[in-house]
Amino acid sequence: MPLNKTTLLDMYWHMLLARRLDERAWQLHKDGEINYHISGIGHEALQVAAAFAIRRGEGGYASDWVAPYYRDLALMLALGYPPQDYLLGLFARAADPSSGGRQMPNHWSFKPANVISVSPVAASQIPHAVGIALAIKNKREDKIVLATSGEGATSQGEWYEAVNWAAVKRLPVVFLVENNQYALSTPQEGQMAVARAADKANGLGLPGVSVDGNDLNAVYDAVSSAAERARKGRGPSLVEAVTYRITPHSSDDDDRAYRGKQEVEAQKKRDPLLHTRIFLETEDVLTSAKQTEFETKARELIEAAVEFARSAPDPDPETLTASLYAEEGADG
Ligand SMILES: Cc1ncc(C[n+]2csc(CCOP(=O)(O)OP(=O)(O)O)c2C)c(N)n1
Ligand SMILES: [Mg+2]
Repeated sequence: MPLNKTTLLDMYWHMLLARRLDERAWQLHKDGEINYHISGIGHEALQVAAAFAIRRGEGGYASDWVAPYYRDLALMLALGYPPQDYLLGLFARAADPSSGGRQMPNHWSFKPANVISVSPVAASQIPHAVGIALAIKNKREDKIVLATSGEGATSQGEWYEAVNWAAVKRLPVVFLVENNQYALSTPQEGQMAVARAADKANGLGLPGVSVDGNDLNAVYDAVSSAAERARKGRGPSLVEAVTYRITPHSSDDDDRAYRGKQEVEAQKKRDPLLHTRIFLETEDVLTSAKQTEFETKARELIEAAVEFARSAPDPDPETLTASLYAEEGADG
């Protein structure tokens, strides 16, 4: 089904919100207001497309399950995650819903949308996703799991074990590989011998496709087909969406140590936000008045959330070990 105008505008809005929020986080880091930022710039089209390709109910919350990773800000926003919650994490405030300011930012979870908690261990979300899919199958539920990772994570042992098991048991999972061509300082060719992460699927017995991750429609179509297949009980699929990590890995990374400025500048021309905007303007879906309206709305929303998080209290040091261990006598 081609996407209608209202849905396309909604998708673009979430892409724009993610980009402006991400840029604001970089600014907060530069200003010394936050300690760390890990950016999803360049991943917006593929993440929003994936969020819209699974089942979403009231408020955009997923009714399927989602096992994301730290680079999924646009995915999270498209699933209804509030910018305020994100900023509380960035500022490490007591009210941060993910960990009360104890975890690194972007290690989110979001119960209303069935989003499980992110672990910093690369690829550890993949066995979790497959376990959830096994439970779905055993309970005969009409649900699927969307599991995301970077391309670097697909070279982890547990990625192979989990994807293999999903294929053997024909479990309802879509593995979305967000190939941004780097795993921290390691370029793709430094950690995998195949041309595409999708090539790994064949050897494990599931279908794998590779699409342009900056093309909203291409990713939407690929994830929709994979989701439908999973829902019909025909098993898992791998969708690789190829993009480029325009920013350093994180605010702690100096990417000049391993790649040239020219390479990054050339890749900026493939910016998914820009491409989607041009596509929507050409299709007469996006007007300049709508663009201005979205920009104003995003700025107001983000600034209100920044103000809220900035003035929110830090965690009380007395609570340092809270939620780390079960209380004595509690049954967990
Ligand atoms: C098991 C494990 N090894 C190493 C790391 C350190 N590390 C954090 S992110 C990262 C790169 C992951 O690259 P990729 O999967 O391509 O995702 P990207 O960050 O590019 O989105 C590494 C090596 C880790 N978190 N977990
Ligand atoms: Mg990567």
